[in-house]
Amino acid sequence: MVADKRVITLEEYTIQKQKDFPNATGDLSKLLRDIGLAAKIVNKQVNKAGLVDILGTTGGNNLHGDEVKKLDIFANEEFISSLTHGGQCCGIASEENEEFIVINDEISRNAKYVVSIDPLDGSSNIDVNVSIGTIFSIYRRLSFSGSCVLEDFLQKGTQQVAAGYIIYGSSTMMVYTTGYGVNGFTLDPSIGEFCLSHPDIKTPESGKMYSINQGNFVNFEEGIRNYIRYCEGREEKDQEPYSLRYIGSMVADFHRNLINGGIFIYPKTKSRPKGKLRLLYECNPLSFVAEQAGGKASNGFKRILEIEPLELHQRTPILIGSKSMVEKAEEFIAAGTEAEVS
Ligand code: AHM
Ligand code: MG
Repeated sequence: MVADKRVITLEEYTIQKQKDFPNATGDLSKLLRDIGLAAKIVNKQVNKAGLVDILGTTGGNNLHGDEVKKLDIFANEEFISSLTHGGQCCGIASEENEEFIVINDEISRNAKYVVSIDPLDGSSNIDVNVSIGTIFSIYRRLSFSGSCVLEDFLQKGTQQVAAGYIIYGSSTMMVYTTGYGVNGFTLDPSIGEFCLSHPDIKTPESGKMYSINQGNFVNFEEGIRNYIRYCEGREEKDQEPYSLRYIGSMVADFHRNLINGGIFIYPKTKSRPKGKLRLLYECNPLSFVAEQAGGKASNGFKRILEIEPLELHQRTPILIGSKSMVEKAEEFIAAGTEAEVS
């Protein structure tokens, strides 16, 4: 008998999974398809990024007289357009927009989902050919129908229906969860489809890599500084130092640690007492993925997914990755805080 080696595309996979839920309407599958579609368009543009000087500098006009948009603006517009026309969500909160967007056409205004999105994360890496990513999160709206309202977006991470990311790296991947494990799909450029390549991703319980902007060492609290000393092998006798890996693109750092084991930390600093990263657009979705893969995510004291969001662009410190590494870092933070208090 010949083994069935046929690839499963993202669309096929979501439809297959939908069949496991007799009451499913297919709306979530369609929403994920819309996100996948926008990702393919953004991917095409990301791959052309190095050609802007030939095709026209960003902010200027290209050979055809068309305006060349900065990639992050382009990505924002693409995702908004895809989600707006897809008809499956009634509102979008984007890291790029001050206010949330209400989708008010006849079909969308009564749709049951809202989406939070960071359309292109890792802004400092966009122009220098280093991996960047899109992060998304889907919630069921709280308002009954009609125009969506702020409260629809200000839900705890535990309420996410689905979340994931797209990494534009050496290959392009979409990784997501609907609360039943994590699956990864690699874009096959020859057929233009995301194909299931990493089924049921489980992150290692521990790892040998830590990711933090160590240049900020003097601006960190004592607990984090002590954890860094521990990672460097200074704190415990005979402990091999960990490897420091920091790309400065959260999706890329997170993805590597998810697959290989490791911890990513963006703590509070003197100039950023609430940390840098956004709860709704970056931390909640990646924390949902981390937990579903067997990892952990906290702000040092509490599960990220249980933080009450009070505003759209809220920030939080984050420790995320392999469970035992996050727990160890939490121990250092607790000890550092105790020492500061006493
Ligand atoms: P951005 O939303 O402006 O792209 O910022 C988020 C990025 C993350 O991807 C990354 O982990 C972090 O900022 C890096 O910040 P820093 O340069 O302060 O280390
Ligand atoms: Mg961002």
